Amino acid sequence: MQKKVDMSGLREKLEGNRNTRIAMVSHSIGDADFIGSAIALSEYMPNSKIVVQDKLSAKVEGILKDNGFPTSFQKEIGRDSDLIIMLDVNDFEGCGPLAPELSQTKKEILVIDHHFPKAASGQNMVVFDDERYSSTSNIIYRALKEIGAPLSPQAAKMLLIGIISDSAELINSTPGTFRDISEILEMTGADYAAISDEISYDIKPKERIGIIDSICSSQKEVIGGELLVHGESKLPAHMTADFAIKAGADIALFYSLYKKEISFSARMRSSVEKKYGIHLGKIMGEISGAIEGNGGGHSCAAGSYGPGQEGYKDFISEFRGQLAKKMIL
Ligand SMILES: [Mn+2]
Repeated sequence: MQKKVDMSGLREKLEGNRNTRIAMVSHSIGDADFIGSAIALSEYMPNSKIVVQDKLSAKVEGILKDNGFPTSFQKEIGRDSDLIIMLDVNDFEGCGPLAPELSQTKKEILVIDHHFPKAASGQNMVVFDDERYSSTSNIIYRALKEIGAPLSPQAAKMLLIGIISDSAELINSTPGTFRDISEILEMTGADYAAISDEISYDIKPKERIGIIDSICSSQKEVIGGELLVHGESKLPAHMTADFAIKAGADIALFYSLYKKEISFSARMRSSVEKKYGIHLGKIMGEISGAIEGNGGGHSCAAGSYGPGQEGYKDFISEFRGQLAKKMIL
């Protein structure tokens, strides 16, 4: 049975489990939002461990090293934990290699996430999932603050990095994003520009050529008054999609081909979301069947991947169709 909780329910849950033995897990290729949340939460919950079964993103490994944190974590949930906390993810499939264990476990699972809530199956689940937060790190920061838990400057900085890196340069943000950033900056004396530099892309000139080439050879079209740019990316699709938005696209959809997989990334200006009520995460999930895969994410930044490489044309045309439904009245 799944039980939904609000912030006060989450707070009670964390307080009641302060000394429980906990395993904290995330989506596959965990990001800065996960690791910031996990580090801050593990300060409050001394019997917790961070479990990373596949790997973290290369960017996060760099951030951990730069900030003096270890980069290797437990590989197994193991018998020695009584509660599993899923951070920054709300479905088992997203957890990659941990998915089978999560869907079968009899242990209690607490979900703390800010993505579009999916109908998580699974038993013994307590779910806090609120899209009004722009990151899981914002949620953890608020919860620890309400509890009155002390937060070390190092952990606060990792939360700050999680908040900033999930905000896509403060575009995916709410008033709470700015409030929490401001509070943590004041608390730690950290410098925003320095942190922003630390987490920004370190893309080499040759890679930037690949991105520019991909954007140049992409399709550009106007749908309902907005510029959609889509095509193949020679680099990981999210990089080209990010750059396409900076270059002037309102919505960008790019795919990269791998040996046995195709991976799509979509990005959108938040003004387009507000104008038409488009949610890219929902769209990417709904049309992922075209590539026999999975999809999801935020309203303005989402992805989809699957083995069905030959379905890429259908995927793009379904994407355009979904946009047209909302944008052309
Ligand atoms: Mn996140």
